[in-house]
Amino acid sequence: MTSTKSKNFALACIVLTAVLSQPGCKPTDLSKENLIPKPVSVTATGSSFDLTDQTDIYVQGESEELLRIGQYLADKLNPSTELGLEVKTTTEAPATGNIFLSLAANDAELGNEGYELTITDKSVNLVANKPAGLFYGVQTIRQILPAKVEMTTKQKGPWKLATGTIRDTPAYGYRGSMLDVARHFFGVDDVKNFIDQLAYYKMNVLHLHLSDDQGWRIEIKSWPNLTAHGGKTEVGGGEGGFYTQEQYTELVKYAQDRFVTIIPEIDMPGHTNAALASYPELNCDGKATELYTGIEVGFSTLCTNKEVTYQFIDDVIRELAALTPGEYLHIGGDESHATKIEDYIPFMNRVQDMVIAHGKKVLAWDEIALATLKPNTVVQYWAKAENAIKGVAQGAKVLMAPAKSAYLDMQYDSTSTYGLHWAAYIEVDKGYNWDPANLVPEIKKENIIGIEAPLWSETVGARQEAEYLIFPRLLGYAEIGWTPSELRNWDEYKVRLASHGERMRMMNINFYPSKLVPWDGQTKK
Ligand code: TNX
Repeated sequence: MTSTKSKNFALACIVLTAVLSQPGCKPTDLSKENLIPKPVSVTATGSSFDLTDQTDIYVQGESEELLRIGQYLADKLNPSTELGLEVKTTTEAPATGNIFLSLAANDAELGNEGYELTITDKSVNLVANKPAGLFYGVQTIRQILPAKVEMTTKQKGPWKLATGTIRDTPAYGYRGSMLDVARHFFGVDDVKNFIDQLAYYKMNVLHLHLSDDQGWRIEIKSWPNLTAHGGKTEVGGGEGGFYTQEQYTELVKYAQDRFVTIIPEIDMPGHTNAALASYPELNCDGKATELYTGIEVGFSTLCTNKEVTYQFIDDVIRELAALTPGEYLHIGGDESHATKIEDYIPFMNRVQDMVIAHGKKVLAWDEIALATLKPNTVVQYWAKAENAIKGVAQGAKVLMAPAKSAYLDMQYDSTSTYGLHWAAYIEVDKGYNWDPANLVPEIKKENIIGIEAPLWSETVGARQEAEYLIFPRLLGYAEIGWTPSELRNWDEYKVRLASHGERMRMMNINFYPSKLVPWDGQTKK
């Protein structure tokens, strides 16, 4: 399309939008696209590329992984566009009118997850150093297309992409969320759905909180009663549930295919009532506890001076490590109020060694910094800055998940239907307006591996309830993890976020329609 034609098209859109309020017109200014997370650099060239029934997706070479990424894009675009995009391999750039994915970047600035997307009126060219970069470029392509592309039924075109170049790479390597499947159990399909949502916003870690007082959610073959008994119920006395190792492996694979690493957490020595109820020998008095369905914390502890406790933990860690391709196992360590500090410290020291012996690195809540941190142990800052600072002083890296800013289970305000508020009320602006590298003076960017937004599930048991707390705040956390802080600004962000209201609706996401965001008419309630 010539630039005059494209200007005419743009003009026609403005007129049509004004007169008929016609949706479907897309701006041809790439720099005005409402991308979340905001890319590092966008250069617009003022024209547009048309996706048509002649368009196909070409990937370079015969790589299985590239074919999979190409197919992922085709599977996202075909149901709504019905353009029948096919995935093909090629050794050189394809003919005009196609999308081309290749690993030809050889561009140090882009790192392992960055990409460069060049859209002209003739082609869409996505290059990266690594497959992960192509996957994130694919998410950008989805977001440049009209929101209705996310529907799973046929929608009316045109399907235009504004032209220009995006160069983009994340600020932090760890961009995660956590799902507490222990307080309320969430099934395989809910977790897969969440993984898809994380991927859309370029997040790459899902931390699963697999055990707590109320439930044990992962099958451990050498200790079968953990799930047979300890998985039976949940907060409020509902049915509970657990993942078999086969189901868990399926989740890990599903996540891996979307460049999301699952980090499993077994919380200890506190938050262990489900295990203590399942095996009497884990208790100091040798008596099993009752299953628990309330929401108190800090009352349970493994018996730290019994050898069987360490046999138990070694079995659990061994089985879990074998199911985990990622480098970290999370061992909890939080709120062990029923464990004496003189028992807690040697316990955490010994369990770290066990994790290392099974070939993994340790991640744990910030209290672990009271113990002696082993090489590569990462401290997850949630409550006490002084703990995280102790971690840094021991040479550890920090994962930023401050409850006051990043807890997805905190209510938005006092009228919120779900959530708690012990740490703070976190409105959408407050969730967005902070910088991990500037929160605690002693914790600098180089000490931080990234950010995580945890969803504790005491008050939410169904997908829609969880989504109400997760969205739209998750988008802000995704942007904090990806976009350099100097490019972030609430007043500009809230406009981009508003346009994602329509996208979230199209994706059937139940989000909180915060009054602070200038949503379009349909979203305002
Ligand atoms: C504190 S955060 C906890 C969790 C609760 C959460 C509720 C953390 C490491 N421990 O056990 O679910 O508060 O917001």
